[in-house]
Amino acid sequence: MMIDPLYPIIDHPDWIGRLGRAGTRLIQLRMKDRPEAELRVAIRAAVAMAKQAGVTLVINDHWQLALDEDARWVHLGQEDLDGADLAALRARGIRLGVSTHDGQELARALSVQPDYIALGPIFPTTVKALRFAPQGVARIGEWKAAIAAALPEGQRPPPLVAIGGITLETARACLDAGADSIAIISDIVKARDPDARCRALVAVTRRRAPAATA
Ligand code: TZP
Ligand code: MG
Repeated sequence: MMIDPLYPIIDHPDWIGRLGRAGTRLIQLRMKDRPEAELRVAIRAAVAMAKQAGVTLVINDHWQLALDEDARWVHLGQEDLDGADLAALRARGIRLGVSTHDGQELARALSVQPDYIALGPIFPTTVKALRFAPQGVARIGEWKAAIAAALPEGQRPPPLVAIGGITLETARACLDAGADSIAIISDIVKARDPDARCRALVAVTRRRAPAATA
């Protein structure tokens, strides 16, 4: 399965129409520490807005609300995997992305047969305090190889999402290193002109690396 090469992460559904108009096709709603009633309203609105905007919406963390509100994708961290009813998600055809930071987490993630694997942080990030040092761009290719090596012969590897400190300037390098998509918070939502920044990122990420000539 293919996923869009640009994956903005937002903390309010109001961004969906706006970033959709800027050409985005894949968006994660990541809302932390909010009352359940507020989350439910937001997720319901986000599902409707994404449908209208033709955007694939991924719900971070709140898998039960995602089930209730008929979302199609959920993103879970390692710490979320234990409590989540993955069978219920699968039974409803909900797709699953899982975060990884080291080899142990990669093995755990692969064991649940995710629809993508995220690797981070590629660069220093100000959004989240992490136990893990920046991985660097070279780790992206290593992750691709590790994923392929861990899977049985003939099984298609899940797409790889790179996250953490990625900007317009570093986006292309992450994709060229083997990321299928780049997830971005600050470089879009904290930009002086988020719409223009997003359009520039869409242009940069859609430009494929020149094909190697045989
Ligand atoms: N997980 C690893 S890094 C990160 C998350 C949620 C934050 C990414 O935000 P930014 O602003 O793109 O560095
Ligand atoms: Mg989580």
